[in-house]
Amino acid sequence: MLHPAGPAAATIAEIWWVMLVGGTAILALVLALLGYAMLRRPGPSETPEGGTRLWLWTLGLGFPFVTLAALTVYGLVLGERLLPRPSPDLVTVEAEARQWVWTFGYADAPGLATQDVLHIPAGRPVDVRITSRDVVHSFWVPRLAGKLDALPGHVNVLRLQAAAPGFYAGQSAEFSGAGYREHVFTVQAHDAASWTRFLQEGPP
Ligand SMILES: [Cu+2]
Repeated sequence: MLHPAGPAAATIAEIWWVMLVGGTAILALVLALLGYAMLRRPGPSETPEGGTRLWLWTLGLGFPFVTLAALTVYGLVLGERLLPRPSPDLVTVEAEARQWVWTFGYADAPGLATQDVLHIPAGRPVDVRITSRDVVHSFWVPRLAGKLDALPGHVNVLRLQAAAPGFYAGQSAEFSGAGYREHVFTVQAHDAASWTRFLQEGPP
């Protein structure tokens, strides 16, 4: 997940790092304030009301409001990038889960199906139409995109893209019965010539 190999996964990794750095900075600030509060001695003329404006209104309410609002806007803007928008070079594939197999179909080659290896072209956006034949599974290729549930009787669409040809590990990312640990698959991203050959001749 932190070693992204495509634009969707890179967006998710970026959000993860921003959250980690921001969360760590805020934790450090809170711990520093806590330490300061425990170490300092109040002056004789100080009243509890004296710090209301700074501690309650500014740091207690203003700071979390501004921080959470900024994170919400940031998350929404980046989340937009992950949506399956129309694209001229879009490729559509089908992914159907069942205990413990993934079956993949290809809109560009009707009748062609593969098991546990999803073939895609590198450098092109791919919409994966995810569904399940039995229980709820979850489709996840950490280096290429986020995860999305595979639901019986329903199709969820996940946009992913591999920047370069290669093999990418995938797995069913939630408990779906004893044996789900073995519910793994591979994504093979092809260059253009190899992708055309795959569509015509099937897997090598
Ligand atoms: Cu599963």
